[in-house]
Amino acid sequence: MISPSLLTETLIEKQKLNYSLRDIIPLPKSVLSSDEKAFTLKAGAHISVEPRTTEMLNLGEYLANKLNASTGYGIQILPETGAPAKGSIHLTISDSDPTLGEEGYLLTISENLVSLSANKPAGIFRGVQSIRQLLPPLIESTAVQTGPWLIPAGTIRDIPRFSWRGVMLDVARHFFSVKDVERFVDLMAYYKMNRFHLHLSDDQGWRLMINSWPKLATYGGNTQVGGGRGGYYSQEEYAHIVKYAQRQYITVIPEIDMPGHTNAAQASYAELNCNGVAPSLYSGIDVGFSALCVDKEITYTFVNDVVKELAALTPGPYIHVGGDEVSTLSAADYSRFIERVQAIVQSHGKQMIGWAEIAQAHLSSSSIAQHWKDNFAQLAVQQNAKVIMSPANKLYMDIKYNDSTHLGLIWAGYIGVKDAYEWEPTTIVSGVREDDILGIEAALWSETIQTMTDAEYMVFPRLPGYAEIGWSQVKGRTWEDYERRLSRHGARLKALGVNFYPSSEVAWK
Ligand code: TNX
Repeated sequence: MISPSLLTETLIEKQKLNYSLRDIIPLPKSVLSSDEKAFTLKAGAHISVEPRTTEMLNLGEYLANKLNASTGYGIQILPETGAPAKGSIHLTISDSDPTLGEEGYLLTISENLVSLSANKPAGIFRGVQSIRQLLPPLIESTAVQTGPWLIPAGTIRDIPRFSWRGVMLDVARHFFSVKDVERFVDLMAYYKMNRFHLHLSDDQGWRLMINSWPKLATYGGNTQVGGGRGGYYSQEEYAHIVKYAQRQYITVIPEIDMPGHTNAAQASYAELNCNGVAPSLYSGIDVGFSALCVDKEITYTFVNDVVKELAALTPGPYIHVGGDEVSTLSAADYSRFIERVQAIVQSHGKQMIGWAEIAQAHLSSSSIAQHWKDNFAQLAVQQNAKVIMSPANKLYMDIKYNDSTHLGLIWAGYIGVKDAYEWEPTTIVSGVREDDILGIEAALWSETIQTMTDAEYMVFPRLPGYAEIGWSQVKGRTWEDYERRLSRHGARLKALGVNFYPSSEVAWK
């Protein structure tokens, strides 16, 4: 096995002059290389934006900050409108092509100009990630490097296949700081992911302050798997995370898991238990043993209060209510509970998402089922509800790569880098077709994941493959071609300081 330290700066150097428009991950919809000379980013280059709205200026600043850290050029945004200057980068959403949709972009690179246009600002943001990936890997360095900073000439016209390209982080089994979460968001944005699902509560911890039920966080947030300190986000911190993600055109989906996975809540408030007795805090890794008392009215007061505060803090249209692994309730009680919760979520103006077990209940067509195992997603489709694909044996990043992985679980088998890449969302659950599927979501459960260093090891390099399944067309997607591109991303991940698993399935360049 190659150790990450073998991917030395020398290897990064080697790639400086030897990259192409086809190295981007996820693979763009159409790529046309040109024989023209490459664009060279030089000192004195500018970024111009059009129109000069705050949002477009922020996008220009975002790109300038990325480029300035490693080039040291102090690239600025041109203060006035006008024809883009020679040697500059132009970002525009004026007069653009509506067929580019919400996130598509058109990137044209010539010797004299990099021009990025989109229909919406989100498209500019996604296109900026392509610009980053076309520059030499050391562009990601936080210290000044020597160039040359070349971008190969040609044209990319790119549109995503699926609108839902999610990543889930479990902050309940182990708590992650706001700084860690910011880094997680930055890394997912680099691969054009656009949904960030935060698993905020579970048996081992409640991670968000709810003002009307404060002990959920102050008591229920006090531990984690293994008995460590745990922690929780204040409402200000949660709002900060939402905003931070929003600036990268990523929607936060908060999850409060219920009616199961609720030990932390039940330990915090005795009245949430059928017998009126609060259990102890829990720091093991069993699942399925806890459930709210679905016959008590106070349970619905609790759910309503929590959803109300969460909805007020969350600009995105979704609230995830979990719904998985409930082994202590009858099927009828379970469905009755989900239906009441669905009405509560809707009364606060949001769409309900749940793990696909929720499809056993009557679902509104606006509700969304997240498939992870079994065939419950079929029941969702029969009710005209949409599906998110998260098959555990492909998309669970807490599952070990192979038997030598020191972190992770094995209940869903092993998921190597190739396994993570070589599958197709429309063939997972029979009867669940392309039109039923909003997209895909990769999950990092954190029973065995204690730090961001651990998280990065499990997420990379599987995530770029998931990004490609979510974004790229099926046609033209092969492991051989992907492996070649991924092999060249090792240097990029290294420049980003990512502790990735240097899988021997990939011939790292
Ligand atoms: C299953 S996926 C779970 C989680 C665990 C995970 C570990 C799902 C809806 N439930 O509670 O953390 O497996 O891989």
